[in-house]
Amino acid sequence: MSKLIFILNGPNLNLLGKRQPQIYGHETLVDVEADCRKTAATRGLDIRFHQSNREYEIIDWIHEARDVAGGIVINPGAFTHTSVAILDALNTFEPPVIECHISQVHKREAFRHHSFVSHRADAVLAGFGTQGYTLALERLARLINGPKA
Ligand code: CA2
Repeated sequence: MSKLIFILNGPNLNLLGKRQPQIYGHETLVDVEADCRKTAATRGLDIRFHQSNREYEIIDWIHEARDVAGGIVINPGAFTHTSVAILDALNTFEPPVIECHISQVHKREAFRHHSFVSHRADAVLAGFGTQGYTLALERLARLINGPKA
């Protein structure tokens, strides 16, 4: 299986660390990418790290991942709760998909409790803060490299 992992981030996550630190913490998305690169390097994975405020760009990256990636970590942001199109795209991708939310969405407003993406995700992380991204990568490394790697 490919050791390339796509890490995809949805709308407003470019503001991470700059607004609402009480919910999303102080780390910026640049910090998260750096953490992911460190974890990936220790686990022999490569990553492509993207963020967009446009639904179609996220869909296009999922399509790109179909040809080259061994897994996807996705924080779809608010598209989590609205996007059948992102779910449909993920359903065309065979390797493992991990859905990652910085906040514990089930403790928040009722409209955040449903996720279209969870209909496809093989695992879901919520409430681990930005650490969720590296935990997701550790899990994908285990799935790709095996338990002893
Ligand atoms: O907890 C998460 O990671 C979310 O996916 C974040 C989304 C929210 O709509 C989901 O319900 C849960 C919002 C991303 C907005 O990110 C910001 C970060 C810092 C400041 C403002 C927005």
